[in-house]
Amino acid sequence: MVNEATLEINQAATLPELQEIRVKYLGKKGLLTAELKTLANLTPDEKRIKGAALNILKNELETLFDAREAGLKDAALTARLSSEALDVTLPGTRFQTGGFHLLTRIIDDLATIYKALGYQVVQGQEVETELYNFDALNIPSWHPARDLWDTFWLTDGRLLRTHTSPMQARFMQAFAPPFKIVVPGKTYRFEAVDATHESMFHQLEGLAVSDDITMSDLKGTLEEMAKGLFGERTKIRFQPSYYPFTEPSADFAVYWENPRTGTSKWLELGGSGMVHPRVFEEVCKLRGDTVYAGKRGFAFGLGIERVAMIKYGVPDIRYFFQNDLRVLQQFRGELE
Ligand code: FA5
Repeated sequence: MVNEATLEINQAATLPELQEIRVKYLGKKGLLTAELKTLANLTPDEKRIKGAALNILKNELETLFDAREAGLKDAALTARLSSEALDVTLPGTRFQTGGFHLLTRIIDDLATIYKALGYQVVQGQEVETELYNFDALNIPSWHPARDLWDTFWLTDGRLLRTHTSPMQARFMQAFAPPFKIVVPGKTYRFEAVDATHESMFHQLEGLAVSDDITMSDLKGTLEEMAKGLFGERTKIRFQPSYYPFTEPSADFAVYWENPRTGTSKWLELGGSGMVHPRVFEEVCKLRGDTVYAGKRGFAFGLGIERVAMIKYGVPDIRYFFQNDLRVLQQFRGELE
């Protein structure tokens, strides 16, 4: 039995197999157990001799089983260790890290520049009423900005704001002067989309109101902004313009030297002007007081995409919104 059992034990390739063999010999109905049961029928002398021999056999088998079990466990562990081994010489897995979108970066830059000039950064709402988007801003019903084709109207008569200027009226209705605010945010127009026009884009509105603000404060402020955005050498130019809510009104452009191409030109950024007295009148009506009567202020509004296109040399506004990582990742270095 020993030889047979030894052979079987050594051939067992897995722990369950070994267990089966153990049961075959040492289990309740096992071969050795059956032998031990026969002892009962023997004489005391025979019992002593055979009993001792069977005990030795049992111990031998148990030792063999234990040794084989240890060996199999060891082999299993070695196999597992080698299969789970960590090869520290393999190249690592690079984590994909995010970066800020170019437009977020420009909005942050602008907020930083204006906060340094003592401005508060406030947000408006994207769904507006005609009152704040047009009427309170002295935009008469015949003005082209009210055209059905320029504007996304909701079925309840409200609209997606066509500019950030509604916050002028909203802020003045809620707060008394003096103050200085900038309002970054999304704006919407029903546009024929092309390289410089999107139907959703971002603007930054600025509004400063006190007793004695002048046009030269406006110029100085926008010049400071242009230098903050494009560097100390940047120049800024004003051209007469027309907006119903400012008088006088001026469009402003920056003289931008493109470091990549070495060329330079004037690029329009936005509109500005001194707050129109009629806007103050409308605000007084909304508030039901005269806090804004006789005040002076300037306002401006610029396109954020415009700034990003100029600063980073992006040739088409649509690139900002197509989520093509090949475009966005080009600016990673500048974003981190
Ligand atoms: C306005 O929206 C005025 N609210 C600006 C203003 C504010 C004037 C305060 C005076 C006082 P305008 O429609 O020109 O103005 O737009 C301002 C800027 O937004 C433009 O110069 C341009 O940079 C950007 N912009 C306008 N339409 C689009 C468009 N479809 N896609 C991308 N940018 C646009």
